[in-house]
Amino acid sequence: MINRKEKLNMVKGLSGTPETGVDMTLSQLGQAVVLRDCKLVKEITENLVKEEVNHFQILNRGLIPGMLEVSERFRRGEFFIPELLMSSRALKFGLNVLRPLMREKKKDVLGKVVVGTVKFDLHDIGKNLVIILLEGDGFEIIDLGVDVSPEKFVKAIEKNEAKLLAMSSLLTSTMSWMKFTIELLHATGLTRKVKTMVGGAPVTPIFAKNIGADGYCRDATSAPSLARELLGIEGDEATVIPK
Ligand code: B1M
Repeated sequence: MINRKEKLNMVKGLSGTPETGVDMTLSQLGQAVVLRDCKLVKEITENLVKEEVNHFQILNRGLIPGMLEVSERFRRGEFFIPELLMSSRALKFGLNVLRPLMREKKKDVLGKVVVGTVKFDLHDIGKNLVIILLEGDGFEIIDLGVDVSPEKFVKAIEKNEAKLLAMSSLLTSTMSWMKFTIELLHATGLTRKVKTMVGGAPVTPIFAKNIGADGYCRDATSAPSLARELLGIEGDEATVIPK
């Protein structure tokens, strides 16, 4: 039987090009997500943490590219729903290693952010990545989960006195719920107190502008800098996300 160390050596990086050191390990981490190997993802993430590799790098150059590769293979018809769900489970093993460490590191709360996937939409993999990156940057997150109605968003903003609302949508048929939520924010006078940012694969900058969102976010990686910008918070070294 192949032991874990041998398997690790067999895993080729995502880029396919020769890499060494940390670059290679980060690439192997992405590949382990593609392979849906929960234990391997956990092991590589823990090793990278031990080697004091920046947590944002582990996410942005290891775990997230792995999950995006899985989506791409699904799009090409090489992977099916079960593979996707198993990869997203493997991704969680890595996120579970990082999340407490990132929370611990950034204790200064930059502001409360209400986050959720809009009504009738159950996709949460991208949203969860946005959450971990915002949390890691020092924001306090109120995660409403998926299938969140405009009324539920509004209630959570009022209850928590949140400064920012971040909405995710993965379906063209649910994108309009972002618009309905922003309309409800206007109707309740909350737009004076809360900024809005939207993201998700079908969302575009033009759509975001048309529905009156304050910000559009193309990928999870850029969520912290956009959130800071919207709230007028100066960046510091920790927010400079290594690419
Ligand atoms: Co669904 N699905 N799905 N699905 N699914 C898509 C989105 C689809 C494009 C697949 C396809 O047909 N090619 C398609 C939508 C087509 C469309 O609307 N134009 C689709 C469909 C049709 C459906 C169903 C209707 C299928 C059916 O039942 N007939 C159904 C709908 C259920 C519902 O929501 N009501 C459905 C169901 C599911 C599963 C439950 C099986 C599963 C979701 C599991 C889960 O999330 N827990 C699923 C999955 C996994 C996908 C795909 C394959 C992958 C999505 C994903 O997680 N990608 C997707 C096809 C694809 O994208 N290739 C597909 C990985 C993730 C890291 O990327 O979510 O894009 P993503 O997030 C990115 C950015 O978009 C961004 O950051 C992330 C990383 O950088 N981002 C934000 C996301 N939210 C953000 C918010 C921000 C900022 C950035 O700030 C607020």
